[in-house]
Amino acid sequence: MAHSAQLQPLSMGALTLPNRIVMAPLTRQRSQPGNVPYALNAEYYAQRASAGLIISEATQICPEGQGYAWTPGIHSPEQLAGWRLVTDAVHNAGGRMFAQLWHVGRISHTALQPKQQAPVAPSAIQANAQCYVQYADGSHGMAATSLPRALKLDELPSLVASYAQAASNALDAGFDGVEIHAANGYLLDQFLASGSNQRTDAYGGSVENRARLILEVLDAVIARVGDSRKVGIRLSPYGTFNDMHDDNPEQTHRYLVEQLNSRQLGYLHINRPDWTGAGSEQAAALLKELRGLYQGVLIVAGGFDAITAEQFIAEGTADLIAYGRAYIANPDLVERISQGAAWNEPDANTFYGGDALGYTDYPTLAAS
Ligand code: 8OZ
Repeated sequence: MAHSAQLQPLSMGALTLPNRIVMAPLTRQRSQPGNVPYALNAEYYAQRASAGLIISEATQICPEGQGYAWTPGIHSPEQLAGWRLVTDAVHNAGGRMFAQLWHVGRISHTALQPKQQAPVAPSAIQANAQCYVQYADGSHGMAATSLPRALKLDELPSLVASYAQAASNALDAGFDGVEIHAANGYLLDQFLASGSNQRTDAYGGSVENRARLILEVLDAVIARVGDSRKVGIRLSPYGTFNDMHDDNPEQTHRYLVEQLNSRQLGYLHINRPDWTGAGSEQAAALLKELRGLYQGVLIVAGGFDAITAEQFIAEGTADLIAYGRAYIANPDLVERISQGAAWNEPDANTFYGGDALGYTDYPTLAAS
């Protein structure tokens, strides 16, 4: 059996993961109409149920949380019913699945927002970034993100409550847990990083203040879910995607990880900047430092192949590896890794939007 470290089981709260191979959260923009998951999405996830854990594509907690056309939400009854199709299909196929809870903050466009309002953010700083818009006339395409407005202090409690409600919705829809998306330049990361947060209230300035919203969200979600091991969080130290910059990523993440230790989460999930080609020695060194500081289960994602993943787990730099692009093209990635078999190549033309083509039609080893 090849790559045996990745094939060891791991317990996470009440769950036993049969292996260390995680399906990373992957935006695929195939939940339409109504940003509702449907049978094709259930088929796609169920095909990948041999993963130790599936993390859903980023899923908006409220209408304002959307920044790309046709991404699923988890705030309406129709969306919950759609997700129930997905979680039933995954469980029937023997899998386990967390929902990734997402608010894009400033990575959005007025055309995607309720009443065509400005997107919300910690500060009114426009990102030099793109999102994907469908306009009222039905046309669609990439667009520069809109200038956001700064959230008012008295709006933050209801934002935190939206995360807690979405977490409760996720459990109602059959998910095994939730991952708080605090990575990749979306709302919670915008609060955390000094480049996007110029607030002068209790949510800006010092690292304690910039991390405050993330920790309030975690505490509210843990309280609602009732089991901290059913809650994970995703971070992306040194990430530059979506125009992100932090003056001191070491200080920021040391503080945040210490705070996570006292909360006994299911896991911490770190996305390496390598996935965008922005990997650096500093990012790699910080990851190793955070591994030493963090006292729980660590998932690492970002440009792994079977060999580099095996090294990371064998040397203890990660407990689990999340594969993204590899999982787009290889529904049976676990079997391919255990047999040392070749992988299908993903086709970037069908990553976002569309239908079954490039989504549910990648062959398994058995079929090819
Ligand atoms: C790529 C394209 C669209 C969204 C992320 C949710 O970076 C995303 C995303 C990535 O977390």
